[in-house]
Amino acid sequence: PQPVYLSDYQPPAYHVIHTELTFDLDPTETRVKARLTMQRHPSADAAAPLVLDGEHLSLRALAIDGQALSDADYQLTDETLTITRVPAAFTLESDVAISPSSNTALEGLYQSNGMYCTQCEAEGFRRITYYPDRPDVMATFKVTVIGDAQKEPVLLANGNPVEQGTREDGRHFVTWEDPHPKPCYLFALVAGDLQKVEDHFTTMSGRDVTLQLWVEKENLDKTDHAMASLKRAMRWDEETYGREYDLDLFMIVAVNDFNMGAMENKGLNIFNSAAVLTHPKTATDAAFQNVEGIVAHEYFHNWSGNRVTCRDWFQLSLKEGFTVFRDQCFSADTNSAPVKRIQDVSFFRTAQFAEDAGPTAHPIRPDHYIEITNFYTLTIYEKGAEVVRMLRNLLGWEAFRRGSDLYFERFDGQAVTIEDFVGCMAEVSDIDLSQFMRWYSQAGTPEIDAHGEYDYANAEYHLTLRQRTPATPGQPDKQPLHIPVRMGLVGTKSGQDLTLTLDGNKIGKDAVIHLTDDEQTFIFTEVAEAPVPSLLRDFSAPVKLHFPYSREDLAFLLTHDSDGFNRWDAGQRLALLALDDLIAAHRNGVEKVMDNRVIEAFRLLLTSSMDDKAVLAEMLTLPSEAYIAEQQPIVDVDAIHAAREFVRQSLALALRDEFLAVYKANVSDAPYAPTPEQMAQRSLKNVALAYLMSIEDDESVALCEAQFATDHNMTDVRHALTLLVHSDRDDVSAPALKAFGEAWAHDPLVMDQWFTIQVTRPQPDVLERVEYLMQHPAFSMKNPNKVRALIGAFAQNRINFHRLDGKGYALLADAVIELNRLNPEIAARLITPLTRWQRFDETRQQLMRAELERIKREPLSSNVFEVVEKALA
Ligand code: B3K
Ligand code: ZN
Repeated sequence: PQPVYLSDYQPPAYHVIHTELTFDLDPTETRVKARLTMQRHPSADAAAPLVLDGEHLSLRALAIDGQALSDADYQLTDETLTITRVPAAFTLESDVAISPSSNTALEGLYQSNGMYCTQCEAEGFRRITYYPDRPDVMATFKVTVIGDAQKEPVLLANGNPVEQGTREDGRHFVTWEDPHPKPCYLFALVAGDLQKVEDHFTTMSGRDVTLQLWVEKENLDKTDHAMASLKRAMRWDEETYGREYDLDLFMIVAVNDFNMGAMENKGLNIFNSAAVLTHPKTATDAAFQNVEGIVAHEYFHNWSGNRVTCRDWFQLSLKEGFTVFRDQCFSADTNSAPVKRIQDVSFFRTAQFAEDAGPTAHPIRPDHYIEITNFYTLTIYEKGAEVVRMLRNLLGWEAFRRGSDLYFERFDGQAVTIEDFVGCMAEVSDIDLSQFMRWYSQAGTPEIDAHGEYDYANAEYHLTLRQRTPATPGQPDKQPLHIPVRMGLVGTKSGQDLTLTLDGNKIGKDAVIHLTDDEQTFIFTEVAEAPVPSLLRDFSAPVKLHFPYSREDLAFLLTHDSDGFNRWDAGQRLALLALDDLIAAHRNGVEKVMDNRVIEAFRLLLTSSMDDKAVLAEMLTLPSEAYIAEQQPIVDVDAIHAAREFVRQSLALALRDEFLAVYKANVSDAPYAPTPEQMAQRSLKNVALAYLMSIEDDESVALCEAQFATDHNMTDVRHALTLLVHSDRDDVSAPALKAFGEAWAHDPLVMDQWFTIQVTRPQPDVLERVEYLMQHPAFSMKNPNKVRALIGAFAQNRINFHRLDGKGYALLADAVIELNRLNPEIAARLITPLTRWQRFDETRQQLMRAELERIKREPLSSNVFEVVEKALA
């Protein structure tokens, strides 16, 4: 497979103005008739051939302006249809047959649980009909869906239904019209035996919008939260961005087999059922929050993505980075803002930093790719969002909002580039963003080495910041970036933020300094007392910041920093220092000794009257094994696990009474509601329970059993069950696990959790369990959720996946090889843990590489090929 390059971009020679499609549905032979109103672009060569994309289609007829074409008039390859000569304006008609039931890639038109659905982004539409399958071709659509009245009573597509009826053969049809020109990746069709929940939303200009959530009958009781989230998101986008919905109907459909979380098809969002269905008994608080965020994300795409879309797929972050930023802000406004930031950054620093440091590192705007599906990454999404966040901070909210208004107004109905977006921001603010643009083209995580010195005699604080971005594949040399560093100086006497005076100007107590050179020294004057610097507040830039903090400094910031995020981060840094020592002790076979400063810091937290329980829960949570691993030059999985367990147990033993008190104070029998207050209470209570359970004494086990048996809500049940299953008390956990599995055998989303709980336990029998569970009737390689819940989750189980006999790697590679045939997109994603081989010891490196080599010897999809090739380069 050959890469595509951004620098080769050419505007399309032919546009589609209007698209008419007729689907006659059948599992193995769906007929798709297309009637495309096309025009040559005025600047295109009159002799330019018409090249359409098309894959896995069997062509039955082709005509231009009503004249059937013969074999000699066109050429077919596996991927294209070329017509050598076409007029300047014409109608192209085609008739193709496709087989939805054999489509296991879940791209294009496929069947899930008997219903028909589509996934077209990025390049799935070419599996439906011959078409210029690129986002800069935007057309209005009219779509007729014909189906069996019994099997597919519901026939949906984008826009508004304009006609329906029954044909002579008894089959029924519905015709849909979408008046908004759109690229074909936003096309959607759904047909099946679905039920709907309906609600209404009155827009800011007073229009009534009908909201429909379509699900299978047994899931009708799992729609409340998604519907409520949708309405909140619609209101938020009006109030925050002035964006109103633009059709009379907005539909969400839940499907069981879906590669990603959801898809923003115009007026007809299709969701992975895991990203939309919730019920207190089946979904955890985390799932509730996830649903809220994804519903909002897809809805926000209606403007940031659909009305204004991407010129080409290299610009993917234009819509994804901006939309993730929007959904993050929405969730922050709806729930606890500091907790949202802590959780997002915690995930980002673990997973995106790892991606940026590995062989698949790429810029937010890549300059080439083999398979675009491989680029729906944490870099494009989350780092893209961080860069938009930096823009918001550089401009301030008001100017940023004006820039956003300008962007939506100027480019409405167009397919544009990242320059167009950043250009609007520069235009409204008069800020020069040319150096800032490097964030989009340079891969890798910038590192800042900071160094500070207090000059008593002159009452000055000298802060030196040095930046470097490590080399990444294809980018050996990096340029300095424009890095906004939000900071404060916290006086060690007063415990307060000191007023910052820089170059004679008072810039406030919490200010942003701009690092633009390789190295800069900032001299703060009138610094009356020795300070501890609080740097990169609220994670003001996606960088690694190194500062030689002492443990005393960190304990001080933990209690005194005015920035909630940095208070949390100080705790994480303090824990990491202690963990470092313990990892070393474990390696050297020396007895482990717990750092008392960590215990005292935790004691203070546990007995403080912190009002935000959710933040407290985060502060009491140790860095994950994956995050600890990120900080190590060579990852020692066993030492990391042992050290972290040691810290957990030491804290639990030292603070048992405090944890018990916190646990008991937060048990509640109030009816479940996904409110921030309740979720905060549950998270704090469950963090305490986890510490208590790390001792595995009878009292803790009894608490877990009781919480499990109370069966109050899934958050508590799953947590208790997880703690039991991850303990050595198989006598208690085995019956609980069995009971849970039997009680929920009918619910695929709960069975996913049942799989995950078992394969994430630390005991060494996990690999055999995975193998056994792969034969379980509830498991299927064809369902991405199952693959993620069982095999994906196992690969996150660090000590078991990285077993020294290599069996964990082999199991993953076997799954990749099987999935490569069934679903290349999922297969390529599943390889990720193996691509990180450079981070491990020699033995594991060799084992991981051997599995990558074994995969490489298979006949590979372009998806898997691209990842394996990079990983072994
Ligand atoms: N835009 C979709 C991406 C689906 C692409 C999968 N190949 C999901 C989202 O970001 O909203
Ligand atoms: Zn998105």
